[in-house]
Amino acid sequence: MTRHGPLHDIVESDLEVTGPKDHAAGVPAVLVSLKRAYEQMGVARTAATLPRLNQRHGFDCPGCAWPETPGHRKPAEFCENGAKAVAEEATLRTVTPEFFARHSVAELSEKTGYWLGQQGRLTHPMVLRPGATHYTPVDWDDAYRLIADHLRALPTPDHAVFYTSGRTSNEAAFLYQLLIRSYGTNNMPDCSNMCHESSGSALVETIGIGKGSVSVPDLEHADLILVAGQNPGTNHPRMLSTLVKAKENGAKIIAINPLPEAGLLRFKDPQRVDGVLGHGTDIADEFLQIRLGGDMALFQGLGRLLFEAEDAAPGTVIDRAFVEAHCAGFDDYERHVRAVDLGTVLEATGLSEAQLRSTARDLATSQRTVACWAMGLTQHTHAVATIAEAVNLLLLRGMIGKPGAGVCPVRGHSNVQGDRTMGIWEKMPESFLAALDLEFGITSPRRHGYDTVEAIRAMRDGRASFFMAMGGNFVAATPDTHATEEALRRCELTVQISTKLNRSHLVHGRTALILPTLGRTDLDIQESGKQLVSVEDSMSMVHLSRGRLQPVGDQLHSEVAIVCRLARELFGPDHPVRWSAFEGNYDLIRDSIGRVVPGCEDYNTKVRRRDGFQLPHPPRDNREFRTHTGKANFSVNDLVWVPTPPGRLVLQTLRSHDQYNTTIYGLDDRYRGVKNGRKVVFVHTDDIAELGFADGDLVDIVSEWPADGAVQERRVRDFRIIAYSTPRGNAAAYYPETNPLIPLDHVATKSNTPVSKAIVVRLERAGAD
Ligand SMILES: Nc1nc2c(c(=O)[nH]1)N[C@H]1C(S)=C(S)[C@@H](COP(=O)(O)OP(=O)(O)OC[C@H]3O[C@@H](n4cnc5c(=O)[nH]c(N)nc54)[C@H](O)[C@@H]3O)O[C@H]1N2
Ligand SMILES: Nc1nc2c(c(=O)[nH]1)N[C@H]1C(S)=C(S)[C@@H](COP(=O)(O)OP(=O)(O)OC[C@H]3O[C@@H](n4cnc5c(=O)[nH]c(N)nc54)[C@H](O)[C@@H]3O)O[C@H]1N2
Ligand SMILES: [Mo]
Repeated sequence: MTRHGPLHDIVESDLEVTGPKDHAAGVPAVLVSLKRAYEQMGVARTAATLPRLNQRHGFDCPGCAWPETPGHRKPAEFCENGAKAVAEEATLRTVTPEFFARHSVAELSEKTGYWLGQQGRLTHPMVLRPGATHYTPVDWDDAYRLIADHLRALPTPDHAVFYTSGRTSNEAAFLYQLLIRSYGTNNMPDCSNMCHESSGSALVETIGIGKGSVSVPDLEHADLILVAGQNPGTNHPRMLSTLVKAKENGAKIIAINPLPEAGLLRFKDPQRVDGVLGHGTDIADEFLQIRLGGDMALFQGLGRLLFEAEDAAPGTVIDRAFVEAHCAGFDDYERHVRAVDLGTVLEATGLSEAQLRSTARDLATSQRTVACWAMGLTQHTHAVATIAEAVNLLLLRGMIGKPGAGVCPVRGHSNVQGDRTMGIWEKMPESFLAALDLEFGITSPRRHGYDTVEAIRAMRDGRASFFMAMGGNFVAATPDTHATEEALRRCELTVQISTKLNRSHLVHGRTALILPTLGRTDLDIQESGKQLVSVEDSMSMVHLSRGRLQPVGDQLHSEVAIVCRLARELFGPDHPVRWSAFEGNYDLIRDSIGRVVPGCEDYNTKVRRRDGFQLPHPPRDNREFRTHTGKANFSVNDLVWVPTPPGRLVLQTLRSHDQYNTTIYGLDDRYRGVKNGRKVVFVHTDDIAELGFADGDLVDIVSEWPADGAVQERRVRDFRIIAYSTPRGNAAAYYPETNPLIPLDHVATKSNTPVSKAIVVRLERAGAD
C-alpha cells in the first residue's frame, strides 16, 4: 500500500508566469482537488475521506478555522484547499526508518520544504544521537526516558520551551499544558504568537475578550462587510460562500488590500451550477488598494469623517445611546480623531479622497457592519493599535453585540483558537491557573513564560536548552531563520511531535527526537475503544471530530497518548493526575475540561449536540464588556504608517495558493499566475523601472534593519521579479522562503508578533555581491 514520494525537487528556472486571474474557484478548483487527492491517497481513500470532511459524523478539516454552515451542511462542505490539506495528511506515502538510513541529515538539509513534505507520513520514532549523521529508530519507551532524563537535569523548569501549532485537538492541548505546568513552567510559545496575537491583545483591551463576536448568520445578514488584510480565496475559501450569501441578501463588501486578490474580486462557487457555468459572483463592491501598513491611517481618517457626517446631520451617525451605556474613552477619542490630518491619511494609504469619503458614507449609513481581518492587519509594528482603531469605528456606530454586526478576526490553523481556550498561552490568567490547580492538586507556576520571539532569544542566549514542539515547523515559520537555527542548534535536546517531515527535524539540538503522531483524519483507538476529539472554530463553535482512516503504521501514537506516557515517565506513578485513565478514555479528559475551562461545563454532553455548542462571548451575548473599565474602550493611538525610503521597497511575505504555511502542496499560485517555482518578488512596474530592473530579472532581496547604530543586512538569493498590481513602493514575496529577511527584533508593539508584512528591502542584481 505504501508509496514513495517524488524524487525531484523544485527547479526555479522552470518558473512560468501566466498572469493573474480575475476570479477564484470554478471548475479548475474541483479538478485540482481531485488530482491531488488521487496522487496522495489513491481512489479508495479519496472516496473514504472527502465526503466526510466537515460533516457531522466526519472529521474537522485540518485546513482553516472557518466554521461549517450551522444547521444545513452541504454534501461537500469543503474547498479545493481543504481537499489539499486532507490529501497531504491522508497520503499513503511514508517516511520510514529505511528512508532515514538512505538519507543523511546533511543530505536532507539540502532539500526544500516542498520536497521534504512530499515524502509522506512519518512512521516510526527516530533519534539522532550526538555527532550522528543519520536518524535511527528508537523505542517509544526509550524516547520518553530520554526526554524525562533531560527535563529532570535542567537547572530550572524555565530552561525548557514547549511549542504548540494550531492543529492540536482540545483534549491533547489541555493535557499538554497540564504536563508543562505540572513540570513547572509557562514557556508555551505557540503559532498564535505569530498570527492573531495582535487581535487578541487589541480585543481584550477594547472589548474584554480576544475572540471574534460574530457567527456565520451575522455575516450572512450584514449590510456592510469590510475584508481587510485577508486573502480568503486562498486561505479561507469557504468564507467566499458566506460572502456570496451576504451579497444575495444585499450586503456591500469592501476589500482593503494592497493586492487585487482573485477571491475578493469574483467567485465561481464550484458547488453551484451557476458557479460552474456562469460568470460567478462579484464579491467586492469596492476595492481599496491600500499601501502596506496604511490601515491605521485609513481607520483614523474614517473616524474623522464619521464625526463630520454627524456634525452635518446630528443624531444620525454616532450611536449615542450605545456609547453612553457601554463605552469609555469617547471624548478623548473624538478629540484625537477630529485632529487627524486627511492629507497624511491619503499619503499613508495611497487612496483617493473620493474613496475615503465613499467608504465613510457606507459606514455612516450601514445598519449592520462586520469587520473581518487576518494577517494583513496583525503582522505590523502597529497591528494592535490598527485593530483597536477598527474597533473604534464599530463602537461609534454601536456595531458590537447586535445581530449582523461585529468583529471577525479570521483565524488561521483549524484549532488555534481552541488551543488557547484550553490553556496554551504563556500568560494564562490567575482564574484559569487556580481552577487547574484545584482540579488536579498541582501548583501551576505563576511567572509568565516565553512567547515565540522570547523563546528564540532564550535559546540563543543559553537561558533555555530543551525544545519540544507539539506539531508545527518552528524553524521555518519563525522570523530570522538563521538566528533561529543557531538558537535551536544550541539546545541539548529538540523533540518534534509531527505528522510529516519538515525543516525543524533537520535543524536540531545535540540530541534530537522525531515522534510520529496521528492526524485529524486517522482512526484513534485506545483502551475504551474509538476516540473522538473536539475543536473550536473561528466563531467559538466547539464540536467533535472523528478520524476514520487506518493509520499508515502501527507505531504512530496519538498526541494524547504521547503526552500521557511522557508524563508517567517524568512524574512516576504517584502523580496526582490520572494520566493512564486519560489516555484510555478521552471522555475523562473532557470531564476535567468541563470543570476547569469557563463555558465548557458539561462538556461531554454539549459537544455531542448536533452542531456542538458555542462558547460564551459576553459582548456578543449581552453587550457586557469585561475590560479594566468595565466598558468597551475607545482608544487613542498615535498615527503610525510605513513610508518607503528612497531606492527601497517595503516587502510583505504571504502565502501562495498552493501551500499551508510551511507545508508546500504544489507549485501553482494559480490566481496570481505563477507556476513551477516560488522564488518570486511581485513589484509595481514603475518601481521596477525606477530601480533599474526589468520584469523577469533575477535579484537578491536584502533587508535593512537599524541596530546598534548600524544597519544590519539579511539576504535571500535569486528571486525573479514579477511586474504586478501593488501600490508603488510595496512588494510581496512568499513565506517561508523570505523569513531569513525578518529581523527577530522587528515585532509588533504589545503583541510581540513578528512583523512579516512590512520589511524594508532593496533589490540587488543576483550574483553582484
Ligand atoms: N490554503 C491555506 N489556508 C490557510 C493557510 C495557508 O497557508 N494555506 N494558513 C492558515 C493560517 S495559519 C492563517 S493565519 C490564515 C492566513 O490568511 P491570510 O491572512 O489571508 O494570509 P496571507 O497570505 O498572509 O495574506 C495576507 C493578505 O493580507 C494582505 N495584506 C498584507 N499586508 C497588508 C496591509 O498592510 N494592509 C492590508 N489591508 N492588507 C494587507 C495581503 O495582500 C494578503 O492578501 O490562513 C489559514 N488558512
Ligand atoms: N514570513 C512569515 N512568517 C509567518 C507567517 C507569515 O505570514 N509570514 N505566518 C505565521 C503564522 S500566521 C503561523 S500560524 C505560523 C505557522 O507556524 P506552524 O504552525 O509552526 O507551521 P506549519 O507550517 O503550519 O506546521 C506544519 C507542520 O505541522 C506538522 N503537523 C501537521 N498536522 C499535525 C498534527 O495534526 N499533529 C502534529 N503533532 N503535527 C502536525 C507537520 O509535521 C507539518 O510539517 O507561521 C507564521 N510565520
Ligand atoms: Mo496563522
